[in-house]
Amino acid sequence: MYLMKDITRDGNPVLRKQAEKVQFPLSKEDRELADKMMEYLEISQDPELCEKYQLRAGVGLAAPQVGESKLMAAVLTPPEGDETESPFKDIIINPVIISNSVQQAALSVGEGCLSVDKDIEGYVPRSDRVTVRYQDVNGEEHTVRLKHYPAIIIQHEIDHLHGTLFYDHIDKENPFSRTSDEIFID
Ligand code: 4LI
Ligand code: NI
Repeated sequence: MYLMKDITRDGNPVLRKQAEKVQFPLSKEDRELADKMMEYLEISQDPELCEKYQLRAGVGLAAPQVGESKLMAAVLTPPEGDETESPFKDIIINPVIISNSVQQAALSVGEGCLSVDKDIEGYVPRSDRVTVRYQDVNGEEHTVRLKHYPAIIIQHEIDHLHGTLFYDHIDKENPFSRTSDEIFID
């Protein structure tokens, strides 16, 4: 299983690289990578196991964050949230955002990242809704439309696959400016 020592930190060049396309059928290594990334999220979201293994809880983990420059990420959104926002759990492979809402949204408390040790404050403006096409571990194609928190998470994870970190999107002069008509997610 992955521990915090296995998570690549900001400054490691792998986090700034464009990740490589994943081929199907998945190699044994890629299948293991997928399983271990989802396992990390599951364990990290269990309060007892999280404490036991000294993990930081996460809802998304991208392959470059465990040192693998591959177009693969795990997403596991917690079941809470309003009923209109469906929970999402999958390994997303070769994902592409095929449409974005005009409506912008940001987490009202800002974003955190397992690869960024210090808190970087500020709004991270993103699309409130996205449609994403991806392949699962079996190579099956999926097209999903996510909104609010799950949409924010999947955009954060897909950013990792293209070498972007959340703070790249924060307005450095005015981190908490609410100029546009974006919505804020608690
Ligand atoms: C325990 C058990 C407060 C501060 C609130 C914790 C189970 C921040 C939020 C969790 C913040 C779970 C999260 C992300 C933020 C903050 C990610 C707690 C895990 C909240 C996930 C990728 C950004 C995702 C909401 C600087 C590691 N996650 N909180 N942002 N949770 N978690 N992000 N923001 N302020 N990051 O970080 O997984 S998108 Cl589920
Ligand atoms: Ni991250």
